[in-house]
Amino acid sequence: MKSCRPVWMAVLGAVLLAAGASDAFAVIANPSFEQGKKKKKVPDWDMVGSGNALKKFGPVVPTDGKRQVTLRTNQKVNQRKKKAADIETLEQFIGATLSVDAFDGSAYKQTFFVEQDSELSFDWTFGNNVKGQGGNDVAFAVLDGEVYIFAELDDLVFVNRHKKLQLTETQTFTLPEILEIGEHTLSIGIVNMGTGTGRSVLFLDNLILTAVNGGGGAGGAGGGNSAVNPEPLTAGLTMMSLGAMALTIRRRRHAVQAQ
Ligand SMILES: [Ca+2]
Ligand SMILES: [Ca+2]
Repeated sequence: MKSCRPVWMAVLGAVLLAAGASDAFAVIANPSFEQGKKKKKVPDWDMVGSGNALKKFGPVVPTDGKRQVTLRTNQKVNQRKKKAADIETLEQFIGATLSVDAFDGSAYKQTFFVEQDSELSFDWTFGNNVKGQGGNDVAFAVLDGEVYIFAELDDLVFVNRHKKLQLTETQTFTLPEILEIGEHTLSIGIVNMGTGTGRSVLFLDNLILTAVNGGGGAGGAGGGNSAVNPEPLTAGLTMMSLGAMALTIRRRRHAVQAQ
């Protein structure tokens, strides 16, 4: 049961959202990668290594809208063209140690403000060109320094093939941790394992924040970012939580009226 949420955080989040604030203090920006263009930087996301936005790749089609993004490992160790980041650079970027014997990789990262306790999910597809010889390449998410590995090549079932890549079905990963009200940093990436050979590609789309433990919206500013299913208020909510919610609503109204 939750209690004693920091009231100032709820108020700050509501005020910033109502004011149209973006960057570090917003819900996830460009959550479905619809703003990206092929071979250009994907707006609102930082990246190290190799990756880009694209429409479809053979059987891998966006699960939301018209675009998705990729992240790639190198084809060979120290490959120069479309180079992935070395592991030191990658770990510094994601703010965590992966604890795997990796050579190189790529990742996207964004810092955002969650207005209400929420679940986070996204859709992924894994591609690889040399199963069994190129190492047990791994795909991961990092939330606030905590690493979650959601795909290991050796465990994957490949059902499609396109342009020399074998491809999994598109699947949804939901972080096992609830994102509480406040600022969070999320990275999603892929690393090259084993001998550092063999190319792996991760396709991503459709990040969704879903509010839990009460009504209201977790997203709202990002289009496709707020699949909210409010649950009824329960007796478990403390008076402080109710007070914070009332204050949040009042502040939001004032902010809207002031525009
Ligand atoms: Ca999309
Ligand atoms: Ca590999």
